[in-house]
Amino acid sequence: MQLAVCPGSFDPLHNGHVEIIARASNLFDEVIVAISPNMHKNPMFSVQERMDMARETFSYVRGVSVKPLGSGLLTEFCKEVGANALVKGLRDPKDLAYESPMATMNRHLSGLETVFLAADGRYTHLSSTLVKEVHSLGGDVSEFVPRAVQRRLQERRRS
Ligand code: COD
Repeated sequence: MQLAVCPGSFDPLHNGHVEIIARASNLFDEVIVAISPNMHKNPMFSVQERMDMARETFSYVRGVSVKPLGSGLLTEFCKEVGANALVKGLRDPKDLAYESPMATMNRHLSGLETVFLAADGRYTHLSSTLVKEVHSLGGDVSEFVPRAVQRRLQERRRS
């Protein structure tokens, strides 16, 4: 069985993430969406909230599950779950420059390979940061995020 881990902060999950994870699920028997606590940024949603939104979004996709990443090494998490590969999405050369040293480090640490999938042209402009900014300034982000995320964002606006 071939198992991939798709790690990220997913704060919040957007349609660019969803598309990469769906494509990964066509390539691997199982995909674990691993939600990082995101200690370097100031997260809008707790890990539990991000997991709930991801679980709801992928509940209809065969072979996709959602787990918290914890604060340790990603390679240790992958060893624990028995992953064969990491899958990451690339929007542009900046993503490649950022991800490439991490991919090499992870391979040196544990032999784990990273599979890069090119972002679909419809989503190359999407980032969680931009989604949060547009939303916080009163914009409509419904075309950029799955329904579970849209609902949570609306709840936040009302509270
Ligand atoms: N289209 C397609 N893919 C996208 C898009 C888009 N529009 N936006 C983002 N993505 C991809 C990203 O490239 C990434 O692969 C994934 O989706 C998740 O994105 P984010 O923004 O939620 O996640 P990040 O960038 O905050 O990454 C968090 C990680 C946990 C993945 C990262 O910090 C990591 O790999 N940490 C490992 C810690 C570790 O073990 N370090 C030591 C060895 S390197």
